[in-house]
Formats: sequence, structure tokens, C-alpha cells
Amino acid sequence: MKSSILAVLGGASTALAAVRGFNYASQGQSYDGFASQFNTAASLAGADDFTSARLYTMIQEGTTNTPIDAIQAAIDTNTTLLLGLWASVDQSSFDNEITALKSAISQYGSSFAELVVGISVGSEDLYRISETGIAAGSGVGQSPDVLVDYIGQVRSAIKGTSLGSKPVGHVDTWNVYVNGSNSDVISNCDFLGLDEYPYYQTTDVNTIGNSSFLFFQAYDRVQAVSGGKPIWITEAGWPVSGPTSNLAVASVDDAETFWQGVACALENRGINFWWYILNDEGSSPSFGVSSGGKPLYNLACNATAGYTSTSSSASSTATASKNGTATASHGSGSGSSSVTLTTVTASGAVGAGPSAAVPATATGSSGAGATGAAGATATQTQGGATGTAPVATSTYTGAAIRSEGSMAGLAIGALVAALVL
Ligand SMILES: *[C@@H]1O[C@H](CO)[C@@H](O)[C@H](O)[C@H]1NC(C)=O
Ligand SMILES: *[C@@H]1O[C@H](CO)[C@@H](O)[C@H](O)[C@H]1NC(C)=O
Ligand SMILES: *[C@@H]1O[C@H](CO)[C@@H](O)[C@H](O)[C@H]1NC(C)=O
Ligand SMILES: *[C@@H]1O[C@H](CO)[C@@H](O)[C@H](O)[C@H]1NC(C)=O
Ligand SMILES: CC(=O)N[C@H]1CO[C@H](CO)[C@@H](O)[C@@H]1O
Repeated sequence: MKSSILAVLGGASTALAAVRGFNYASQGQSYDGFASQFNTAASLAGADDFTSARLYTMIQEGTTNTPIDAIQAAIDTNTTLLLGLWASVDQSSFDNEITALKSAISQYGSSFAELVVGISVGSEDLYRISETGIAAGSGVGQSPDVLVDYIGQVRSAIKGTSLGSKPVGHVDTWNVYVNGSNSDVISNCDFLGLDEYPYYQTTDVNTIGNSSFLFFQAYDRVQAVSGGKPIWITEAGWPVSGPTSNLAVASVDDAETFWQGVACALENRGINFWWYILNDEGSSPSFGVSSGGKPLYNLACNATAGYTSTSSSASSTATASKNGTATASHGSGSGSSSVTLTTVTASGAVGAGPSAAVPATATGSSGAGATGAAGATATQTQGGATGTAPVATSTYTGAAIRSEGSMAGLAIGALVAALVL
């Protein structure tokens, strides 16, 4: 809800561009299957901007090291790609992933490169060697030191190529990232891919009513160890059918609730995510959001949809000019949470000319278990001159945060303003 104060001050909010899509397995797929699914996703009612594909391997099924057909399908359907190299393998098999990556770069050129959002080295490799992964019989994983080595090999492989500037990261589960034995993996990543399924959090209160809380609690825990690196949700979903998992019930209604709570919060906060999954017919549990090209439930997110909690705080530091116009922007996200911008103080000489911006401090609080990255900018205008400066620190604990306030004509001394979105 926007307060009248914000309206008076001319605050505005705009939707954030972020990458959204689905996960696509390689098994049983060739060009036609990929292209058809990419087209379905791009026209799915309520989710027709889900035009990105996360892949798990660079290698086309049934070949040794031929690039996966999904690349040509992505080029033909204008689908962006989060590439994956399967890393729970020995060096000789990983060499095949690298060969396929290099072949794709030379074979497809810039039409491929411009679609690549990032490159993940591995998928849940550390989960599979964690205590819970072993207990669940989850299969062969990979150690953190080998993953770090493989990440380095991928960086070498793309260096000086059209993919040279693409972020390289890793995908795993939240409990893996908060395990200090894996911290070298985090420090070697440009982004952290996070797979999160409250449905499978069987030692927690994983009712559908608590599912969004569990999701963002885990997100925040990873954020706390991320060193400020972007966190992309690489898998999340809730099954429409299948067994009950502790308190989590698989149903279409609960899958919709989870989508509206989590996917819509991610969308409104501008966080990149790849949902699990477009189609999953015949599986149990079955996570598919669609069948025959039609959504199984409401996938549309309005501007206020998505989980927000009620207690959190946010703060940011910006600079502002006195006797002019100051505009402060906070972090990423949009939607239903509240942001309060208070205690804007300014001191210094008035009328000292275009370069006389003075420091100000903005501190605020907002709703909900979320975290937003720094990097917002504050724009100052004084005496007709406008300057833009990065917000030095911007740490949020809260969901769906966005604030833009315009404070025109600041008076001499201290100003206290409260903006509530
Ligand atoms: C491809 O999609 C992007 C948005 O993801 C859009 O800006 C661009 O115009 C599209 N290109 C073509 C050729 O359709
Ligand atoms: C923590 O990570 C290490 C290395 O990945 C792993 O061997 C260990 O089992 C993990 N601890 C738990 C509690 O899963
Ligand atoms: C949500 O889950 C957490 C972790 O299991 C638990 O502590 C909390 O009580 C749950 N909240 C509700 C409302 O069930
Ligand atoms: C927005 O979506 C939520 C469900 O996520 C719904 O409860 C709410 O009524 C919707 N608001 C509007 C204005 O349509
Ligand atoms: C641009 C602006 O707001 N200028 C004001 C600076 O402060 C003096 C004294 O209060 C005003 O007269 C100006 O209008």
C-alpha cells in the first residue's frame, strides 16, 4: 500500500527485469522436444515470460561430447540459458562436458553467447555427499575441492571466448551452503544457484501454510554466507500429486499456494529463478505446472502477490543534497511489503553551488524475511546540477523491498520523512 506521503513525494515503482524459466532435463530429449517445450513455456497463460532454460549438462544424450540440442532450440525460440556442466564425474568425463562447451562456443557463436545467463558447474553435488544426501541414498556427488578445480577449468575454457564474461557458479541445496566445509566453493562462484523444496524438509513444520516461511528462511540463511554474491533460485516447486512428505501434501491447490507465495515473491523481488518444472506427467511426486500446454493452476502474479513476513528491518546509507532534490532507491524487488524511510538528516552549507552535496543518512525498516543487494543509487540535484551516487550499504532483511522517494526542496537542518510503500 502506498501512503499519501509517498504519493506527495512522487515515489514510483516499476517492475524489475529478471530471468524466469524452467528446468529441462537432458534425458530422452532432442531438438524437437526442447523446442516444443520452450515454445510451450513462452506461451503459458500467466507465465509467458518464462523464457529461460536451465540445463544440467552440455552433452546431448547418446553422444560422447556433442553439444546438447537445447542450444539450437534455444537460439530458434529466443530462450535464454543457464548452462550446466554435470560435475559428479571423474576428470575424463568432465573433459567431455568442457569439450561440448567449447564446441558450442565455436559452433553457435554470438547467437548462442547472447542467450547465456550464466554457467553452473555441477548440480547438488555437495548435497549428495552431505549427511542428509547420503542418508537419502541420493547417489554420486562431488567433493568441494574437485568442484573448485572444475570451476577453474570452466573459467579457463571460456576465457577469451564469447562466453568469457559470463558468470560461473554452482547449484546446490541451502544446507550445503551454510556448511563451512564448502565455503571454498562459494568463494569461487560468481553466483550461487539454490535449489529449495520445503516439501522435502521433513524435519521441519512443512505444512503448505509454513512453506513460504521455510523457503525464505533458507534463502536468508544462504544470503548470510553468500558474501554478497547473487543468489539465483535454480529449482523450486511443489507437487500436484504424489505422496505426503511429513506435513506436506501434494495437491494442485497447495502447488498453487506455493507458487503464489514463493514464485510470485521471487518475481516481485526481481530474483532470477528457474522453476521445477514445466511438465512432469507420469512422475510421483509430480511437480509439473502444466499439462498439454495449459497451466494446472493460476500462474499469474499480481503486483502484491507473494510471501511477506511482518518483522524485519532494512537500512541503507545514501547521500543527499540539501536545498535541492534527492531521490533514493532501495535494492531490488517490488510488491506488497512496506518500506519505511526515516530520519533523513542533512547538514552543511546551503546554496554552496552545484558541488555542495552533503551527506544524509536514510534508515528504514520493512516487512519480511528477505534480503536485497546493495547497489541502489541516490540521485542528488542541487542548484540545477544532478549527480548520481551508489548507495554505500544497503542491507535488507525483508521481502519484496523497493522504495523510491523523491524529496524535493529539503530545508536547512534535519528532515525526518517517512515513506511507506
Ligand atoms: C528475444 O527476447 C528478448 C527478451 O528476452 C527480446 O528483448 C528480444 O527482442 C527477442 N528477440 C527476438 C529476435 O525476438
Ligand atoms: C559438510 O560438508 C562436507 C564437505 O562437503 C561433508 O563431507 C559433510 O558431510 C557436510 N556435513 C553435513 C552435516 O552434512
Ligand atoms: C514453520 O517452520 C519452522 C521450522 O520448522 C517452525 O519453527 C515454525 O514453528 C513453523 N511455523 C508455523 C506457523 O508452523
Ligand atoms: C493478488 O494475488 C493474491 C494471490 O497471490 C490474491 O490473494 C490477491 O487478492 C490478489 N490481489 C489482487 C488485487 O488481485
Ligand atoms: C532549489 C531550492 O530549493 N532552492 C532554495 C534553497 O533555499 C533557499 C533558502 O531557503 C530558497 O530560497 C531556495 O528556493
